Amino acid sequence: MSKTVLITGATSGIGRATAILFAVQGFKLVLCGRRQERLDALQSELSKQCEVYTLNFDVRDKDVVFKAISSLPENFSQIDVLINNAGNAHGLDPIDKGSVDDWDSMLDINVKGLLYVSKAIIPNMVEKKSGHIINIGSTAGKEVYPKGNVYCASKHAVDALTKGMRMDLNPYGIKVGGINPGAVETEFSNVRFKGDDDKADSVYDGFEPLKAEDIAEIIHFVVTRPYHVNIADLIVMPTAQASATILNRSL
Ligand code: NDP
Ligand code: 8X3
Repeated sequence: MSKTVLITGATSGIGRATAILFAVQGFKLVLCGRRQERLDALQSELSKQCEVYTLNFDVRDKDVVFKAISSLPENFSQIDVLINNAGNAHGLDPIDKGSVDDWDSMLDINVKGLLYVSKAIIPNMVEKKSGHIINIGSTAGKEVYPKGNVYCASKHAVDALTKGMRMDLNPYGIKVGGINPGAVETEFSNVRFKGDDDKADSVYDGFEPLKAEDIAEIIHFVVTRPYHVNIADLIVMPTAQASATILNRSL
């Protein structure tokens, strides 16, 4: 029987590419996001290849998160793989100039949202004594860069939660791992720079960034390892990137 995979942030970027790849592979999918028209488009496209159910919720709203996940129909309710992917950076400002609303967004979405979704799904995995949780962290969860302050803090928190979940869920045979990308060209920079496309595009000037599909392939590899193999932590960067701040823009 095919595994049921729940992906948060499936309407764009890494989550969307993962949904598309997993559909080709015949997984059963629960796709989450807030943009209903994109969820509808994915549902109609991917249901030609696999069983798909969509859930519209904002990960910040814990009541809505719990309600949405508990509303899953019987045939989608047993989540085998949770991909905690929803998240974004909001702003890129020094700490003395950062917007409190941006800080709230990053901590509420990237950290608390991940916790709410996990809290809604983990009890069933514990009961079954099986499951796999993949948290999409970032190189920003491994190092800090100037003006990255709160985004980096949120991704360091994701890194800590991945480690903590792996320890606490170890007695139940639940796999937990983190995938930490460097620069991936998605809507990420458009969100960070609040729709300023020129500024967003300039992030990727002069080098070849990762594509969402590159990360989707890695997630697929991680999910399809045998039961006794857990890829606990993985960092992936474009070849042109050596660290958060060292980028060879002549490649
Ligand atoms: P995108 O902006 O393309 O996608 C972000 C996804 O998150 C969208 O599907 C969006 O859906 C969803 N999302 C955002 N806020 C919320 C919310 N409040 N509630 C529910 N869903 C939400 O970015 P990426 O694909 O690049 O980002 C995916 C993950 O990868 C993030 O965690 C990001 O931090 C991480 N990452 C990205 C890197 C990059 O360079 N792009 C590098 C390292 C990590 P919707 O708006 O429909 O709700
Ligand atoms: C996204 C990568 O370097 O913009 O998490 O923080 S970076």
